Amino acid sequence: MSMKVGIVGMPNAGKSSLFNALTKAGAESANYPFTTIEPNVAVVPVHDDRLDQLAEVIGASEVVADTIDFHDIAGLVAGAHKGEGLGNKFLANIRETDAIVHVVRCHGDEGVIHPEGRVDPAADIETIETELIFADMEQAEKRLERVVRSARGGDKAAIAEQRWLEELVAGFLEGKPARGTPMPDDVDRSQTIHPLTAKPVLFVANVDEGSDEVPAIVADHAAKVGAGAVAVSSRIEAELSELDEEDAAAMRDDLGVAESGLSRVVRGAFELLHLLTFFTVGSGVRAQSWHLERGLTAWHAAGEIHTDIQKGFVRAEVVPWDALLAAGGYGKAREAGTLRLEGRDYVMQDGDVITVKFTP
Ligand SMILES: Nc1nc2c(ncn2[C@@H]2O[C@H](COP(=O)(O)OP(=O)(O)O)[C@@H](O)[C@H]2O)c(=O)[nH]1
Ligand SMILES: [Mg+2]
Repeated sequence: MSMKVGIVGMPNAGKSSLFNALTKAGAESANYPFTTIEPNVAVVPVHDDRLDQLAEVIGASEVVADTIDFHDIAGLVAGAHKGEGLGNKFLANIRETDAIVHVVRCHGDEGVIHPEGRVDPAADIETIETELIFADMEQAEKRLERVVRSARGGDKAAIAEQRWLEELVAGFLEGKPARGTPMPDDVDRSQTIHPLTAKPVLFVANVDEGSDEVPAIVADHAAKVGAGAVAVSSRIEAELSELDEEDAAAMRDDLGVAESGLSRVVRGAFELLHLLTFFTVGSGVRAQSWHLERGLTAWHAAGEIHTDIQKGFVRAEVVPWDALLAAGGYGKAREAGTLRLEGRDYVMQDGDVITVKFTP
């Protein structure tokens, strides 16, 4: 399953500029695995040097990188939780994502109007976070009313849930996101709420061109709420994405804009979920990277590749990517003993290269 990231922020923060740059990055990747894109979804490859090295050494026919779906979620404004400005629809869009990229205007370009008439990153962050917290608060209180009744009847899961919800609400009142109050194991995940502010966040400081440092005010806030932070100039990235490689490199040189701006956003978003990466690669066939939740097995990995492969799972051949690279091929890796046979319960490790044997 593709990882979904929602881009949020104040009007004019630079969300669409960032989104456009990401869209180009996706469209230009050599082996674009998708044919249809929704207008507000950018499918962006997560570059992984290990995949390129494997593909070359094994002689793969093509390279297909794992992707992230970035959703441009416009319209999150003060009052959204009350349904203002289509607010509820936007909150619903955020609900469907795995993680949030929060774009914060930090550049001082007076040509760009700020909705509140001032450039104040801390206040902007607070406006957006307050909306999300309000939305969570409403849900938590509603849920609490029901849970209290079951808890009175002595239901163990309900008692645990009530305690958790009360702790959440107390935190919300102090402006604390749900991230700091994780759901205890004895709460029934399938029944309860999933707060927006529990989602991992990457702050993207939209800085003046030529700067690539996250302003202290954003960095400090990110650290305080357990979020990541990167700096990028959205407009420059959008402009650069329109140029061919050579012109873009020259313009980056002129402006002193680091190559890694956009890839820092993609990498940063990917790392939010602490996923592991595994690979499939063969001579004359496609080399591909995939992601998986940590702690999951070879059988789950097979399911990522194809449901038929999972259904017919017999066994897996697994080798760490660097061992395969060092051996220079599967035959040598087998001789060296680094290529192992594993069953369906094998717990996948980051960097594993897997070949699933299955009965069709
Ligand atoms: N100077 C400058 N302008 C920017 C930057 N990023 C976005 N803008 C401009 O700000 C305006 C709003 O940007 P947009 O991406 O549409 O913001 P959105 O409302 O968050 O989607 C546009 O005119 C952009 O060209 C930036 O990094 N520097
Ligand atoms: Mg926009």
